[in-house]
Amino acid sequence: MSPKVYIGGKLYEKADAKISVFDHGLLYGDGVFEGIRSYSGKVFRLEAHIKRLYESARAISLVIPMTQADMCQAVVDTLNANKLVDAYIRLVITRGAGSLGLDPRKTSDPQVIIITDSISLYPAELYESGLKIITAGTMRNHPSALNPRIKSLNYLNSILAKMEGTNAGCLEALMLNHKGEVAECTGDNIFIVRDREVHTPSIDSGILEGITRDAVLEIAKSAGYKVFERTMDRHDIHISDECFLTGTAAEVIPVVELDGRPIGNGKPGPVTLDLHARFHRLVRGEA
Ligand code: PXG
Repeated sequence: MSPKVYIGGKLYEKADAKISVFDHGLLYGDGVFEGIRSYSGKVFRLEAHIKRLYESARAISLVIPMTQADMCQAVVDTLNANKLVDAYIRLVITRGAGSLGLDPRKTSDPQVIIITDSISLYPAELYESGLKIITAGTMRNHPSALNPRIKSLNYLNSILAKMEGTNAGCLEALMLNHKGEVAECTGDNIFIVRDREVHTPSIDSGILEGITRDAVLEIAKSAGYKVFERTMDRHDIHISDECFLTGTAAEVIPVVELDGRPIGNGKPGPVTLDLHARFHRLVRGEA
């Protein structure tokens, strides 16, 4: 069965799922998106993702032409039409087609696009051995330029850092903010563990408010770990016992090396493995 893509209330065959080359999403990256996941047919934290989508849109004065409840339903309907149970869902809202020129007033009809697919994950062995990451020279977007809390269609900042990582043989790269503090990775939030306490950069470090990050903070608290959202620098990572990343695709993945230096004993740590297991139980439970 060929995949069906939702565009503006209708389902199209993949080959026919097209939008205008004059869409400002393409011309300027003017739009917002979400990456969501379903487990056994149940979408993980759908309402939270849709809320973040609408907040991203609000932050760029983009009015999404449907309610959050209808958007949730559209996601579920698209999944069902594609008979997908364990899936990756990409929700894209563009400013719509307009004239050549930045002015968003010269566009009409924001486009609502829902693509569903099977999910591509980090190689399974990395959950056993852990990721090696480097620090990218590309700094995270300055919040006063383009706030990282906005999940915008302009992802070049992360892409440039990702290229630095892959060129160095790493699947993820650490990004620092304009103050040189730890922000996040290109598509994942970062955590460290020290003396069995769990630490992660606070939102005002200039990061995306990850849905997985939120879930892991909740899990860690209810499991009895002390949890801190705070300013962090690379020193904190170097002296940590454990490090891990969180994201919709990654879930909870251990990091064992930063810039060629081992973290802790260079192996995935017990708290990371515990939180990973608890996260798995949560997604299955919520499913
Ligand atoms: N930081 C950044 C910059 C991200 O893009 C996260 C953190 C983690 O957030 P969530 O809400 O997923 O826990 C992200 C998420 C993709 C893709 O297709 C990217 C993300 C999520 C899903 C898919 O590259 N990034």
